[in-house]
Amino acid sequence: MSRVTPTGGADPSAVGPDPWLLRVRGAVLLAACADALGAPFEGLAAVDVAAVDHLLETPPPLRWTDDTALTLALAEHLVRRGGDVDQDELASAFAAEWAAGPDLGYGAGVAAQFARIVAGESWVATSQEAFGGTGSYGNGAAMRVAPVGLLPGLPLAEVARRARRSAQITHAHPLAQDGAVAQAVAVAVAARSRQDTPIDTDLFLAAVATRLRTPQFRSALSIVRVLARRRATPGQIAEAVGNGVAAVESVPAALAVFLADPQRPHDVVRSAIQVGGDTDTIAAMAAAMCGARCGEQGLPVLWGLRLADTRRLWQVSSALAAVDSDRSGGRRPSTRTDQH
Ligand code: F2R
Ligand code: MG
Ligand code: MG
Repeated sequence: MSRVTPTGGADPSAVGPDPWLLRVRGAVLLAACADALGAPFEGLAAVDVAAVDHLLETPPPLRWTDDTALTLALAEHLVRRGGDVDQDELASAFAAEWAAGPDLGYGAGVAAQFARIVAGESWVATSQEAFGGTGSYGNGAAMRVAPVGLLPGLPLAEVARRARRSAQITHAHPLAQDGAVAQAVAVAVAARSRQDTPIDTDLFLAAVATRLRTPQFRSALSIVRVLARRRATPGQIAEAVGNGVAAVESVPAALAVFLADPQRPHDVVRSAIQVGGDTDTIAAMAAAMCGARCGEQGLPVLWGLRLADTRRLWQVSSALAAVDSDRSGGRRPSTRTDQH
């Protein structure tokens, strides 16, 4: 609400930030920090807690990886298209993002797909032909999808539909697509959650599960439900659902970490890295959920200061929060009520 100045005009400095913008910034910035913090541990089966704590608290710059690069590409695409997913245009945007920085730790399969798209091939062929025709079941479509869940006012069914369309470009495997749907819907529900009310784990997971197509992914979510209720440790989470690059392992792992302690961004990122395995990606996905719930105000100050290459992150957050989803099937959200 604006305040009236002594001269009778509205004082723009007294206008509080848009609550949705704070949620979007929280998700985008915390996920980028988590990607960078998790990257040095990626691929380690067991992570040394002291080494994690050292990295969380020391000054070196935080440099993000492919997870954030493709998140930016997707977010900028959504802004350009008013929230819609144009698969041909998005395929070109992903491939151009890869070509501009191919050394950011991309998966070998997806990098080969992007090289073929840059050379003029259709994403329809490159996606379906990956891994001998089974398509990628990696978590690359899930790790980049958070912006779909941050579109203002989009109904959850539409969040799921657009997430799946964004995934199909590189990940033809149904489990990878379910991973993207699960992550996008989880971010959307977290962004609509009341900050002063605990998350109802059952309702949260039901909102996610109902949009999935594979029994295997739904059964992984039923394990997440048990893990979240028990506030499982990172080791227990890795043991129960896995921590690998497959979407059906790493997305449930991120959900379990977030739901075990959804109020504390620092601890969510720390726990996600301790899960081991695909640490940058599990941390980035859990952080996107947590940042969407807690908002920019939850971002640890030191991480915000250390984060490198922030200009695109800030710009796209503002633009994403201002997308007029009404034009593409949404309505302005309320951040004051739960919308499971
Ligand atoms: N690629 C990595 N990390 C590897 C090491 C990086 C190192 N730190 C460095 O700097 O070089 N991380 C990134 O990749 C993951 C996302 O992967 P995405 O985008 O899904 O790629 P891809 O290539 O499609 O799949 C990844 C791997 O999964 C296995 N795989 C997938 N589908 C398969 C199938 N149908 N059959 C057999 N294997 C399949 C393969 O091993 C793929 O290489 C994120 O972790 C991101 O951070
Ligand atoms: Mg990465
Ligand atoms: Mg990774």
